[in-house]
Amino acid sequence: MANLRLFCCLVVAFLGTGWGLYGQCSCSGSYYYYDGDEDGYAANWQSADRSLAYTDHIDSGCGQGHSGNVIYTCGSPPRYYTSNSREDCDDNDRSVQRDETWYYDSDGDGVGGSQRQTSCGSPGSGLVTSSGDCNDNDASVQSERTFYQDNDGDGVGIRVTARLLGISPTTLIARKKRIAAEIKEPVLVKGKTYEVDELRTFIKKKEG
Ligand SMILES: [Ca+2]
Ligand SMILES: [Ca+2]
Ligand SMILES: [Ca+2]
Repeated sequence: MANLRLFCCLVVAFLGTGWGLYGQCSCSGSYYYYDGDEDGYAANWQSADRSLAYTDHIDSGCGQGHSGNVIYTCGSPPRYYTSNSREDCDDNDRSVQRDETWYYDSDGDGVGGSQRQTSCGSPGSGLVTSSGDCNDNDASVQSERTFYQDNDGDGVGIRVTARLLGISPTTLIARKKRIAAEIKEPVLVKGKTYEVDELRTFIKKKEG
């Protein structure tokens, strides 16, 4: 009986090291990647051989296996390691993770034009991440606007006038045509002075 108890204790102690039968590690784990700035994105690790980290993990009795910036472990990863294998474009700056497209902003209005470059973090002043400036030489303009023809020169287009009057542009144009058709050519007498209204559609004889 004493020998049986000793045998059982040896088996438990053997398995407790993390090794099973045939020298095979019985625990499985995951890969973690070095993350120096702790932003959740890994430093460059592609050159590391992950299988070496796993082998090291086996050789160390299911401890943490290392290879380059990679760790294979069954337990919690140590500080500065993340499970995210997406590469950090700058592992010393936690404010950036991925390359971005930056646009030249010539007029300084915060919206870039069509010229661009790719950079991890700001490449310097004069470049912004927003784009679509239709005129990058005029800070008062960023996007295209709709302009309307102003036939009568009063500074108000057809659509605006129609909206102010509460009628459709089509109705407004029809009314303008009707009014224009009803205007009669004035009879002008030579030697008299006449005045023209601001719409240049009505002429009358000046008093006196
Ligand atoms: Ca990082
Ligand atoms: Ca970073
Ligand atoms: Ca601009």
